[in-house]
Amino acid sequence: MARSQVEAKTQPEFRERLREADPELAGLLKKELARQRGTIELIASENFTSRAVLEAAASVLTNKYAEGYPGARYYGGCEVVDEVETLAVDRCKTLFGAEHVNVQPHSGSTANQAVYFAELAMGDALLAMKLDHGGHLTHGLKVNFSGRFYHVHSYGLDRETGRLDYDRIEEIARERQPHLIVAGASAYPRRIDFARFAGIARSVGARLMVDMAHIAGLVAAGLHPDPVAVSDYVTTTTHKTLAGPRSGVIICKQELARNIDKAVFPGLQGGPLMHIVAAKAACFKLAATEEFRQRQQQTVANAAVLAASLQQGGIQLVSGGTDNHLMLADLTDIGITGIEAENRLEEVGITVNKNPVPFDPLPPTVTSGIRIGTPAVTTRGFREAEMEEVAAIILAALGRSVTGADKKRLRRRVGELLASFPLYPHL
Ligand code: DSN
Repeated sequence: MARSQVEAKTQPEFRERLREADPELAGLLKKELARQRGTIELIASENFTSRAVLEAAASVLTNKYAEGYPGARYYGGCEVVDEVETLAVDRCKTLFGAEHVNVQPHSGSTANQAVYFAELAMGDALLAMKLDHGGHLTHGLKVNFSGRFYHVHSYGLDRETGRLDYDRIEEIARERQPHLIVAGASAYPRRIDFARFAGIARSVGARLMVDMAHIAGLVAAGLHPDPVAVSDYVTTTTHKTLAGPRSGVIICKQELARNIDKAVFPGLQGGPLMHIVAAKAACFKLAATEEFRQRQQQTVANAAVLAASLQQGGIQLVSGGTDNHLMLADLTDIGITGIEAENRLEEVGITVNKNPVPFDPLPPTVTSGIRIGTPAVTTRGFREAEMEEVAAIILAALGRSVTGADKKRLRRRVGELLASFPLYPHL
């Protein structure tokens, strides 16, 4: 059939592009693309995923129901998605040296929830890092399910060093005898000693779960101590340093596989999002390349340069610096709150998030700090020279006497910097 004949026979839904079917929504997507292109993205948990991942995420696999696991589904027609899921699982196993992988969790929170559901009874004791010291909502915050369903004990950072104090964590573990210890953070700029955590867990008969969401890309690249070999469970998102689709994964020891799989489905979820599972498969393939490894190296190098430049400009960093992709600036000494800094930077085209610093006297809606990360700008192509310019713009924007005209000039500098780093030119 000629192309025109095929088109004439095709239902309008299969022909019309989004901009024809829904111009209002298409306009918003275009606006968001322009925002991403036109701002310097320094949110430590964000990244720009690859074109390959975008294509997989927008594929016809979104049409397919596949409750169950490859070879054991509750729907027919799963022969292709079985291959896709097996590919994702095998690639993830190879990437992280994992015994068992479940790629179905819709997010990092769901992945954590599944581990707790598999491992803990209601009211069991959980030991994890406080949210306001760098932990995560699902690490036992009172208003989160984890804080409601389990008996939560927490550890934080040392007031003097701004670092984890493993001896103190060991003491708390001895006192509290948790069932499960959670290591891993959302705002901790230093390497985490997972082997030490594993020793602490073993010494009190607890299991260890590492939430490596922030550092998964660094782990894949061999740039951070490996949690997989020493932990019972490792959870991660796939969209942070790993630069894949917005989603989650659980890695565990083989002996725990059956319980984890049951906890994800039918315990917590129904049909997996097969288009996102496909996008995860693409992400794991890319994360195994030399280019990816070099980008992770550059991410860490960029963070080090940005941290040093901000410190030279008078900004205090929690723990005095960074070993990874992020830093936590304590703005107390420069007399500006986290929310003011976030807004000020947004005005000049830089995106960060306000973030509590350890022992923060201000509420979480205000905070004394901002978290700054380099994964997204590094994916975009920034290197050391650009990071120095970014630091200069941040310092100028946060200065006490910055005027409206200064902000306009800084916004222009941001635009000039971004002009050499095109983002998704095909879109
Ligand atoms: N909210 C994420 C972050 O920004 O680190 C963690 O899930």
